[in-house]
Amino acid sequence: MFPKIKEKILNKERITFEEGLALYESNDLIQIGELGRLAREMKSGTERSKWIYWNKNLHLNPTNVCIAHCNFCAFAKLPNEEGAWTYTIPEALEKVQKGINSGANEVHIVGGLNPKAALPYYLDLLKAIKKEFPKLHIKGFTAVEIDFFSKLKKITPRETLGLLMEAGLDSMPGGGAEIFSKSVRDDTCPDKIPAEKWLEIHGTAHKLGLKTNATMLCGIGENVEDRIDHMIQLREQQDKSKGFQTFIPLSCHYEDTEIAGTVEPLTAFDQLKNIAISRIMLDNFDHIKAYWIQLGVGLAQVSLNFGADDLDGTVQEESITHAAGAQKRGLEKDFIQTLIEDAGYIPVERDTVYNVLEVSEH
Ligand code: V47
Repeated sequence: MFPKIKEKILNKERITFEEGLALYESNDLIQIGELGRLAREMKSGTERSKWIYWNKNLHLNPTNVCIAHCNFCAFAKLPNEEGAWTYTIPEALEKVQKGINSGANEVHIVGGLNPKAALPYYLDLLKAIKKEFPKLHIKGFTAVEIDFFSKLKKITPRETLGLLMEAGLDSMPGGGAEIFSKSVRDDTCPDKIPAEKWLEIHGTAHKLGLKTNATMLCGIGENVEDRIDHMIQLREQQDKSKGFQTFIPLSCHYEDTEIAGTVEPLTAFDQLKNIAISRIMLDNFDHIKAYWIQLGVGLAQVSLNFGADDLDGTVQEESITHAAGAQKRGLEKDFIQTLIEDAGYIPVERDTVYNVLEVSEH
C-alpha cells in the first residue's frame, strides 16, 4: 500500500476512500508520517517546503450562552446559569485592546447560539471593532452561527454574510463542522445544522469572496470511515468553491462534558494520523494546521514532521477548549519560533490569509 500511495502523491493523483482507510488501519506511523510530509512538500513547493506559518491572534468568545445541546461541549451555559456571560460592546473592545497590546493582527470571534446576541449585536460589535482597530482582521462565526442569525432574522445566509461583511467581517473560521456523519451528529450535536448546510454556507461565503477554514472534531465516537468521509466531503466542496485555506483536525477534551467516559479518547497515534492522513487526502487544501491548544505543544511540534505547515498562533483568551480542560494559555513569539526551528523548519509569521509578514531565517 505505501509504495502505491507514495507514487500517487508524487504524480499528484487523488487518494481514494479505501486508500485513506488503509492508512488509518496501519500502525506504521513512521511511514504514514513520511507520506504526510511528502504530500506537504509537494503542496508547498521546494522553496517553501521548510516554512511553518504562525500568526499573532486572539480569540474572542463574546457569549457562552447557547441554546444548542452538544454532549462534547463544556463551554455552553443556559442564560441564567452560573458562569454565563455576554459581553457588552465596551467589554468586548477591552478584550480586543488587550490582544492588540500584545501585537495581535487577527481576532477570531465565535460564540454560543444566544438569541440575545444575534445579528444586530454582532453587526454593532464588528463596526465598533473596525472603528477602534481598523487594521485588525476579523475572522468570525461558524456556519452554525450564520445559520442561527439568518433564521432569527428571517433572511438567507447569503444576506447575513453580506451584512456581516459590510460591518467588517474579513474571513470565517472552520468550527461547527464536528463530524459530518449523520449518526454521529445525531448522537453528539443534534441541534447543529447538518453537513450539507455547513458545506453550503461555506460555499456561499466563498462565492462572496470570503476565505474560510474547515475543522473535524475527533474523539466523539466517530470511526475512521467517518473521518475519511468527512475529508472527502470537504475535498468535494473545495473542488466546487475553492475558498478553504486550512484544515484543522481537532481533538476532543472531556473535562466537564457529558460525553466523558462514554468514548475512547484519542491517542497520540490517532492525532498524528489525523494530521498526516488529512494532508494526504486533502490535496486541494493549501494548509494543515496543528492546533497546539488541543494537541498540546509537544505533539503539535512533532506534527510539523507529519505534514502540518501551520501552528496557528499565539492564541490569547481562548475559552472553548479551556472550558473542557486544555491547560496551556497564550504562547510567546520566541517560544513558537523555537518550537519550529527545533523541528528543523523556518518560522514564517503570516496574516490570516497567508500573506507573509516575516520569514525568520537564521
Ligand atoms: O466548533 C467544542 C470544538 C471548535 C470541544 O478556523 C471542542 O482557524 C475539543 O473551530 N474539545 C471551535 N474541541 C474551535 C475551532 C477552531 C480552532 C482553531 C482554529 C480555527 C480556525 C478554528 O471547537 C468547535 C468544536 O468543534 N470543540 N468542544 C471540546 N470539548
